[in-house]
Amino acid sequence: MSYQPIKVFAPTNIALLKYWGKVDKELNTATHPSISITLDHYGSETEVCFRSDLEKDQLILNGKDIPHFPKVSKVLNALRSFKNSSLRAHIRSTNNFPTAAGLASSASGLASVTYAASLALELDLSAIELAEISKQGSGSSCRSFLGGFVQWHDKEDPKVSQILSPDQWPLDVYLLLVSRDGKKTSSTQAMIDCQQTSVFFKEWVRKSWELYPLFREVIERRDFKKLGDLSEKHCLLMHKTILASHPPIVYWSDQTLEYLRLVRGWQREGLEVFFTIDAGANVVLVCEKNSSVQLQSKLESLQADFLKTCIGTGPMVKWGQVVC
Ligand code: 2P0
Repeated sequence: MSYQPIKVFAPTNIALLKYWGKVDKELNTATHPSISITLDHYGSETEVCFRSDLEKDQLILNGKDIPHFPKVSKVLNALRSFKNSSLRAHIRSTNNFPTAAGLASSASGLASVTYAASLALELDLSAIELAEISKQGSGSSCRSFLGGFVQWHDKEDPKVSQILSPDQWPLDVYLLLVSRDGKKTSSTQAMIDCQQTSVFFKEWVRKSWELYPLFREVIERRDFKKLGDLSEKHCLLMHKTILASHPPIVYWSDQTLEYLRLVRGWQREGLEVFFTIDAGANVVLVCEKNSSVQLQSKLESLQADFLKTCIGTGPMVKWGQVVC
């Protein structure tokens, strides 16, 4: 038995209420809920083809042959078990934004592999079911299966759900690229180390639970100012918690701090913008559509290296010529 190759696109997502802590390291259940925005056209394009002539799974990421890919293998094995299939997969995946630079490339990567592999195996799984499988490979990837504002809450059913669609609150997003290089420590390892050694970790989890209903409320009310305050607060709390790991984990660079200083100045001038930073040095700015022109011209005058996007609708199948 062999299957048709499939190509899909899955977007990345940027957390505002951030996931950073695991209850179960195998299943990637989270210590607290998280909320993200799905980006419009930045993410991973992935082709998957199951073939009877392969002895092992193969992954080519951004044109490079990857020898070990345990996160991807976990997802492939889970999907194959639905069909009792022993066919191996050939996977070709490309990110259209910097990989492993704290811009959630593992989220779009794992979401795209899970989605493409499920279709290539002719499995009829819902976005919620796919999210649950993908989460085992990379926690944050479960939020990339839906568009708009998305929540991941392991104590709710469904665990992944949309709070608002992109139409209900269209916001623009700027990715300020301080560094296009990959980070030295993976998020997975940093998260585990931080959880085991940071003196602030317990307080981080307690505070995240406390902030969750407030995030829900301000998103439902579309209160930009309050969402900005909460997002910045939660981001800074995460980086403080990470910095207090032993040995310390430092993601920021001088340029990261310089951007934060600039954003504070723009906010004082009345520009409606807020920042968030994931596990890397790059800074993500979110603004209302009516502030976007002004923000973009400020970034252009700084000659900043940035990518502009907006909140998007989620993954899509890209039928077409797929060469395996
Ligand atoms: C997030 N991050 O909510 C947070 C904010 C980074 C900072 O989820 O171990 O690659 O594969 O579950 O999903 C990055 O972690 O970690 C992440 P694993 P993942 O987006």
